Amino acid sequence: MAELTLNDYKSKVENAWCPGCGNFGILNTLQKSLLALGLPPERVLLVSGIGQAPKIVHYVHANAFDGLHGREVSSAQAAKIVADDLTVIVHSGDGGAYGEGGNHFLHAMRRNVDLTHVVHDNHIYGLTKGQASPTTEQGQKVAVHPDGVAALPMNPLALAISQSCSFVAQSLSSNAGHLQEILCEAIRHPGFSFVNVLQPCVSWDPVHTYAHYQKHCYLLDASHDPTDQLGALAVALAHDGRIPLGVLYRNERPALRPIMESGIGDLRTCTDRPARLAAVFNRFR
Ligand SMILES: Cc1ncc(C[n+]2csc(CCOP(=O)(O)OP(=O)(O)O)c2C)c(N)n1
Repeated sequence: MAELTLNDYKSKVENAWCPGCGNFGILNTLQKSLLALGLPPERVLLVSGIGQAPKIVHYVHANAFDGLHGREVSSAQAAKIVADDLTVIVHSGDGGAYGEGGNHFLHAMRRNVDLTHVVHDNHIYGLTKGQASPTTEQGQKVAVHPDGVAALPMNPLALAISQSCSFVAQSLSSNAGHLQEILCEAIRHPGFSFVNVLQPCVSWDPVHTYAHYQKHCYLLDASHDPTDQLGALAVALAHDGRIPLGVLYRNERPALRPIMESGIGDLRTCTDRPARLAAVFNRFR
């Protein structure tokens, strides 16, 4: 087989993102990460829902499933359970992941199916023109909230660490080197890997700009122990205006499949389901 090149991951679909969008950095780095990991496009499944961020699955040449807004993690878990040989990566916006899909996100962390969930956190509902998302700052003035958002933003990193999520990291769309390191580590990690990628929305969010991240982000260094859950939680909850980048928490617990193969739960109830469902659907044809 010919050696893989970056071109093997490029699709011919026309790109509809705004010039300067943080999604470009994530797209380029995802393609480079897949190449660096030597994962051929046919062995990769990208899953998404609805939004600007989810369009990424159209812009990469690989298998893709584009489902309902906020339900992408559910589709991805099902796909990984029936097709364990695929590398499954989910892409959501912060609205899809933490708003409409918040429930699915919580339970995916519990199940620990071996997949990577990349959340493009632009702190806004981009596709639908700038409504507040679960991570919009309190007081920020956005479409539909001209006097500012009253609710507190959620803290997805602290939430994930508190739920013993298997892998919790944060990176920045404009820091290609760091993002590639984190994506590769997340994809290699056996279990549910959650990566919150901070990204400016140049059209609808004048607060979280490239300059804002330049000023407030810092890299976690060797003094940070990602196996220390309370230490990781303290980093995620520090209200000091600084934004940590790196692997905050790593919890090497068995993924769902090895647990089920060890006799807890019945893997056949998952893997036989397509055949059982097909039988049900056929009755209504
Ligand atoms: C269940 C459901 N709720 C709402 C919508 C409308 N909708 C589609 S995309 C979107 C916002 C997407 O925002 P986000 O997930 O943050 O992604 P972004 O566009 O910012 O990348 C909304 C509200 C929908 N399609 N389905």
